[in-house]
Amino acid sequence: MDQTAIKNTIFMRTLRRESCERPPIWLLRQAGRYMPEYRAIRQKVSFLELCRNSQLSAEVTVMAVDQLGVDAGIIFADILLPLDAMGVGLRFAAGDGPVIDRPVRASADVDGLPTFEPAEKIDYVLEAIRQFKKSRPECPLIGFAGAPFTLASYLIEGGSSRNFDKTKLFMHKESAAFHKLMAYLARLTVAYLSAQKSVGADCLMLFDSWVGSLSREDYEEYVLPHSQAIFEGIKGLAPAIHFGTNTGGIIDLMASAGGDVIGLDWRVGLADTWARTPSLQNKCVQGNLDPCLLFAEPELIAKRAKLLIDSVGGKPGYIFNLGHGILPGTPVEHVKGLVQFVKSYRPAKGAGAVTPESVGKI
Ligand code: 1CP
Repeated sequence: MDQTAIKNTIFMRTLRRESCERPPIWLLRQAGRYMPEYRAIRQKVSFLELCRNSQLSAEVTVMAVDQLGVDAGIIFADILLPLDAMGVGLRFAAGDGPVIDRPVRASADVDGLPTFEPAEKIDYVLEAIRQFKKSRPECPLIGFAGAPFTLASYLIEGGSSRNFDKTKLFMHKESAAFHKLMAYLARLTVAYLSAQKSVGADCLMLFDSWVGSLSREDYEEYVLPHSQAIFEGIKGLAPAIHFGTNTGGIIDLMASAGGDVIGLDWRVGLADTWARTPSLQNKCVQGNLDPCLLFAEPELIAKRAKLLIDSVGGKPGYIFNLGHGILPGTPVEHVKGLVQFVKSYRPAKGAGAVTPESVGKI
């Protein structure tokens, strides 16, 4: 593996907040159901079979990178795979999303969770990383894991949720058990991310997708210490991205929990949030087009991408992305067009930039 070549890519340079000619781009869920080639593979294997097949997972990761021409790959896997390794009965029911057959609903359920080495139980993801790096050694690769709160929400709810009512009730009523569960998930996540780094991941990403459902008080008390423990645990290994959605109300707290990069969704103004949040000052920012915009006319997509890039004004440390994953049914040509636009557009320095002085005037 040529580490110098990787270090000099626009993605890794931006992670070091070096000034670059343009923002790097990759897209959340860049490999997925919107791609006909992905759907063809899924005709033959189930989603979990695809994840457990290292060769196919590496192929799907390469497919997205090659087709789109993005500046980084993200290993094809899922944040729920460690739950499978816990033996709680993870299934992906057709059309219904994930189901956990034996959810965590009591303190005794937390005590019963097994201790295991992710490097042994989730070895197929590590092998997929090795294979990707073998076939695309020059392409930076993002390894990832789910954050404790988001994983706990699936474990407690037994699947996806709209209001997270069971999770919050457990958190408030069984605080000690909830903290124990979060600490268990944090330890596991440090081991899992470290293992991904050791086999070739260049950047590590923590997905706290649903943490935006919490109040500031609950985030500070029940989540922040555990997410912080993860960033402490992987410190110095690789640059880390900390991502969540609907996080406008807690973004300062999330940034203080850790991560070299904070991922934002479209509900907030990216440049504005970056300029006025003290805990974001020494960090990179990633985001934040609405994935639904990709259904619109290419002219509008380019217009909004230009506005976003101009608003950042060439500030080092900006990574172009969507605010959440590409949706099924998105026209592939629109996604390719967006990548081409971001890679070819060169903003005038400072043009349209949001500065601390201009915040509130736009
Ligand atoms: O083929 C299919 O039907 C499966 C659809 C699918 C895909 C393509 C799922 C099921 N997961 C994935 C891949 C995936 N998941 C990636 C791959 C890499 C890439 O981005 O290209 C990643 C990073 C994830 C992470 C993931 N899984 C998250 C965090 C990111 C996010 O979207 O917020 C979450 C919350 C999941 C859970 C999940 N996986 C799949 C489903 C249907 C769900 C449930 C989502 C929900 O609760 O609404």
